[in-house]
Amino acid sequence: MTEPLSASRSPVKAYVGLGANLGDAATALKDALAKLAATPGVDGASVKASSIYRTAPIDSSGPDYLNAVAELSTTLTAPALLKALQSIENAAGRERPYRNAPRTLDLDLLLYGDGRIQAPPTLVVPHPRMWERAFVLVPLHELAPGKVSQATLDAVAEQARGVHRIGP
Ligand code: PH2
Ligand code: MG
Ligand code: MG
Repeated sequence: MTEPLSASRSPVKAYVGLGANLGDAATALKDALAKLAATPGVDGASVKASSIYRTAPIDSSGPDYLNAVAELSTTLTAPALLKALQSIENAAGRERPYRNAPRTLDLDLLLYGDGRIQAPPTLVVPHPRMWERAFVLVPLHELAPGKVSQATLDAVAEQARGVHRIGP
């Protein structure tokens, strides 16, 4: 029997990285948070967001990004949560012409409880590049300081100079 996607599972705390650098990025991030909260299997009341940050593109091109991190409690499996993230990206007009292309919305599953998941290329948790990216670590540290050690933050101090908190 296949595993149910949302029924009878205990809730897991997950962290999602949000990013956008095309179009109205602030609206895209806010809409994405509302859609996350409305996703079946996500406890809408549990969704918490970091501030929004303006960040210089890393290994990417185009305008500065807006980035944030969200925390949520979910009974979805990690693959089901990933699928929900992808459908929110697609609804925001996300195109994938090449790797790290500028985008209207990027939603990355960063952490899924204490889960370690190896199903590349689509699902690797913790997100394999999050520990070297200040645009993830700075908002994650704001939201959940226990998840990011000072040493990890120190290691991206140079990059963090390009990460500016702009709003609530
Ligand atoms: N996302 C990338 C690559 N580079 N740079 C910034 N500043 N913000 C991002 O969200 C970002 C990036 C790949 O997903
Ligand atoms: Mg990404
Ligand atoms: Mg992505």
